[in-house]
Amino acid sequence: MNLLFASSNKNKIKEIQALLPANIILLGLSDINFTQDIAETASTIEGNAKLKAEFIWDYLSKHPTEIKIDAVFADDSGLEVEALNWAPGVYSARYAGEPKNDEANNKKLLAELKLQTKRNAQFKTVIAFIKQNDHQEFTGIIKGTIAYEPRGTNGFGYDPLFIPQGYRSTFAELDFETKNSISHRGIAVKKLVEYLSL
Ligand code: ITT
Repeated sequence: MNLLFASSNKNKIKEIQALLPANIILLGLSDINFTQDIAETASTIEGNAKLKAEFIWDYLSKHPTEIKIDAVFADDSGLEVEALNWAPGVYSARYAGEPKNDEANNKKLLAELKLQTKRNAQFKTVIAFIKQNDHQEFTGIIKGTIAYEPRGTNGFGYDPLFIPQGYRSTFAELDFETKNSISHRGIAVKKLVEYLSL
């Protein structure tokens, strides 16, 4: 099966690729020469995942590709921090403003939590999948806490600040396989794979 992932985030592509069985060929937007930025205008993580998947599905119906695409999916993710009323959530990518910047986002998060001892948080991924008339949603959530300073160099985004429950290391201190085996995205992708193998 040729599955198109509606994302240009190379880190996400690498994480998802590692969890797919060999019979699923993962294609990215660059494989279909799609270079536009899809505006994430929905007010929820679910809404943005659906919006990205639907945009690309519609695009494919108008721009047939050389490679036959069987299905598409998109991932929208966010970090939800309880002491911040579950912000930044759907606004995680641009928390510190435009253009989106991981380091600036992490700095802003630490500043917002400066005198805060209640640091529990969760990462959430919603995958929206479309194959013809079949529309599905798969959610992955991992709970944890926000560190007092960035630690580690692996991963991307908020990984240097997120300590998953049951660990002392941040996601950025864990190796690729360990993060992928427990993460919000890993959970959502495993649900997608299970659905596809039914
Ligand atoms: P898309 O092209 O797929 O939209 P994106 O980088 O814009 O890629 P999102 O909107 O889903 O991705 O991400 C929201 C923010 O959350 C963004 O700042 C990411 O860096 C961050 N993020 C997403 N997944 C993460 C993860 O596994 N670890 C750390 N940060 C993550």
